[in-house]
Amino acid sequence: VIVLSLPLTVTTASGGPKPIPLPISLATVIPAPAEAETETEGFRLGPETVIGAAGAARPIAEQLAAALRPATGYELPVRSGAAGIDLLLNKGADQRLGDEGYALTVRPGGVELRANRPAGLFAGVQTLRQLLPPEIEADSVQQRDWVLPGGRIVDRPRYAYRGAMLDLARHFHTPAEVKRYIDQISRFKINHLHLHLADDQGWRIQIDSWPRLATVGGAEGTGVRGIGGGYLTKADYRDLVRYAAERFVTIVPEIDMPGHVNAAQVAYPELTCDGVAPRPRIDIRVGYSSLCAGKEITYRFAEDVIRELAEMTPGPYLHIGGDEAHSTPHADYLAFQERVLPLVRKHGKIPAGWQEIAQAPAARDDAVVQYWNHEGATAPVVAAAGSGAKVLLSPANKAYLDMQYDLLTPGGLHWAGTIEVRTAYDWDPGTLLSGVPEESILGVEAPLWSETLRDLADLEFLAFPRLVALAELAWSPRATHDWDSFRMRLGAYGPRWTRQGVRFYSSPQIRWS
Ligand code: TNX
Repeated sequence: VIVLSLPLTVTTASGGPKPIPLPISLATVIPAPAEAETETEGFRLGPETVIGAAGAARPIAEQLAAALRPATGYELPVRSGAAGIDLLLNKGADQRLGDEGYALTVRPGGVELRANRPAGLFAGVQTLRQLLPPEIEADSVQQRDWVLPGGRIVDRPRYAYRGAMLDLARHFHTPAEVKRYIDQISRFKINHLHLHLADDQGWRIQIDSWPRLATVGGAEGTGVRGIGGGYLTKADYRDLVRYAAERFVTIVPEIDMPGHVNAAQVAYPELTCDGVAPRPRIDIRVGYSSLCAGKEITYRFAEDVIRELAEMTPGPYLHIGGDEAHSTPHADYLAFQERVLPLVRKHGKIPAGWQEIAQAPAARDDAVVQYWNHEGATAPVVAAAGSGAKVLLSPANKAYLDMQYDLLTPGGLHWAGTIEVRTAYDWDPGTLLSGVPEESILGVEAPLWSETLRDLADLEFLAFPRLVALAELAWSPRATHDWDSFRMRLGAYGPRWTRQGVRFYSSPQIRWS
């Protein structure tokens, strides 16, 4: 039985209706769990509570304890053996849960979180954190009761790939900012972060065999409108990969080719067809730069970059862009992809690219084709899916976090329309592309292009709350899809962001508590 209370309203002195906060229960979690049964009696956390975990469950139990200690002020020691809150890895796999699912039971006598794999325990911990009142997000001791509502959840994701993308090229974001974004997205069970590391304006990753890419392409002033600059050293990148992995997020690096390469050509003019250095660009036009498909140095460059990126990327995917190559002749585009897609496989990675790569026969088989165009042009995507490619859904008019909420909200663009929270939520990844069967859908990714961003506040305003709508589409079974339920649960999450200092957009579509 899923018990979801309807929103109650009272009339305030000022006459306007004021929502009474939705009582926290196992049915108020976002993304919505696959199955939730609520019970009246919950578990009270106290100064004597112990967290039990052994082996691979231990680091996740430590993360849980670290999350709960500041606001509760409790010691919450982690021990092996039965305790008050137990994190358990199943000996024999529980078929229902897969690799990322979990089962959570909350009773007055204790809490049990079970999963087949550590990723499932991590997902369960994110659920558990939402079951405590918003004050749990405080960084100092709060005097109050800490009760986890009773009941049982059995949960697992709809899609294996639940992604966010951050564009570090148009505006560089520091490793600390990227880490904060990882903290936020992993709360909603997003498990991939795609980093767009190079574009016309800037190049944001150290490549030893072509050092000027980062030193010239990442110099101060290489952001849009000349604002900012910077790049990740290899040490920074490896540290981000490790930080993300601790939160069960896989980094997917992207170097965009054969278009979007002006910054690389400024650093190495031999990468143009005529060998003449182009001028640095800090405007936001697209489609004017191209690598030269007829020159051998193009493929040496591509392979060096792919090899060095693959070496420091433990995740399975390497994204080679491929979008908007408007100044690459079509035959050259195909010739380029026929050589470069196999290079990704040669270095042990599954190639991913924007939907344009679907035109290349080499994108069939195992490639990941990222759909972004809301205006059709899907035939090559359907064909690629029919011959083994997987499709990642980022329809620009639903999933682009850089579209404005409406024409009056600050930041963002609107070439694909405006996207209020409901627009981001109201679609079904399973049926968006007719002709692409559900089994070919790898998942959903929410890209955040950074043309209009300057700092973390700008980024958070565009990402939240819409990112949560997309996370729910990617995680929750279709049967749970319900706007009224979603908007109530989202409204109840607002105070958590406020506590964390996340500068989210307080959409008028949501009743924020
Ligand atoms: C299109 S859609 C782009 C990016 C821009 C973005 C801005 C796609 C694959 N490429 O180059 O940053 O629009 O919304």
